[in-house]
Amino acid sequence: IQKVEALDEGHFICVEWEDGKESSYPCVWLRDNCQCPLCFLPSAGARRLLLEDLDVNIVVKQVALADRKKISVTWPDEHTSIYEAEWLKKRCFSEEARAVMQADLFLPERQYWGSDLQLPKIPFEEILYNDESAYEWLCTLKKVGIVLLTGAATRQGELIRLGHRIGFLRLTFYGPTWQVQDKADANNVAYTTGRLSFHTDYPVLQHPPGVQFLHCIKQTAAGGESEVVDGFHVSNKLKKQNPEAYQILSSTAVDYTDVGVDYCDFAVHCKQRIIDVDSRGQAIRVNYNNATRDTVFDIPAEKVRPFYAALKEFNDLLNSAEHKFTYKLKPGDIVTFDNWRVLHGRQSYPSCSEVTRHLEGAYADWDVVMSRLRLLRKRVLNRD
Ligand code: OGA
Ligand code: NM2
Ligand code: ZN
Ligand code: ZN
Repeated sequence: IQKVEALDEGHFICVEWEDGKESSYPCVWLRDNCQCPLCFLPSAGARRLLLEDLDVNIVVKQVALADRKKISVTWPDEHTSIYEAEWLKKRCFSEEARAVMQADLFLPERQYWGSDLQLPKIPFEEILYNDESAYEWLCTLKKVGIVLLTGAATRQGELIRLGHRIGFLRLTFYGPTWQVQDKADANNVAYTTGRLSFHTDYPVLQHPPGVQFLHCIKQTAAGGESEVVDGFHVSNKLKKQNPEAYQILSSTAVDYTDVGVDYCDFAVHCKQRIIDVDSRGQAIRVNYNNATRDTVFDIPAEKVRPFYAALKEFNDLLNSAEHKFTYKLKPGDIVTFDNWRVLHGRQSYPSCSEVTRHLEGAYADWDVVMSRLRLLRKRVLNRD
């Protein structure tokens, strides 16, 4: 830091950096983020200061530069705050600096794909025992949306180990992990031999699982192939091709239902938009499972057919040869994918009195996965 001064009648503090660039910081934000032990609890990395005790009109009384590496601010009540240059720099309010910080925190980069997908593959043992590999796995999962882990044992329990690697799995009404196989009196269409068209899992939950794991323990000789499609890529295509259909799918609240017994008994109902978008209209979550879409449909009758037409158009795009990628899981494969982005399906297979196909499945939340990714990054890249 070269220079520091108060501006705008003490409402801002302007810092001039070594390279001549400037950043200005609102005083209310500086006071709110005082790092002293009275205002901040370092062991929790959290604010102790109560909003009740914050004057939103606060102005600086005095500001000074200390050894070019920190600034010290005295407030009207004589409270003093010290801010390190590096700490301030990261929190610069310029649009550019904020974009850098947000990208670092949330890794928003996306690599869209279609039938040309080069399915990323990493040995399962490597991600369990090697931090670089685990970091690469989670980065690719975030960026591409799908990674195949290979060479796992062909027995139940491998996903529990994977859960321990990231932190913990997401429990749902289908249990901590669940067995995808043909079942008598199936409580879900997934537990039959039928074809599953493109879907995301569990849109009936208010906060659908962000990440899904499917571990192939046994695979049928005929049929049972897997299909995946990049839901964000297809949403972009739909928006261009038919903005009205996109508008309908991103604004209509669709009823979902799931009633039955598994881990415990359940009667779940929820409303979701098929394509959830952010404030700029960019798709951030697809919530689509045609099997659990409710017969109850809470929209005016005249809007029903336009809705179906829009959904049909989206469904057609998902299924187009240009967009979908087909592969077949082998015993020992674990497919890991972004359940908010990637829609998946499977081809039907012959029913048989014995179990000819068995996948073990589990879910994780993106909060847990991103948390592990950041910690691995810190360790692998040796960053603060
Ligand atoms: C599921 C599912 C895929 C498969 O269980 O939800 O999509 O290949 N299964 O059986
Ligand atoms: N299973 C596989 O939305 C859904 O019902 C997806 C969930 C049964 C846990 C299927
Ligand atoms: Zn303080
Ligand atoms: Zn599924």
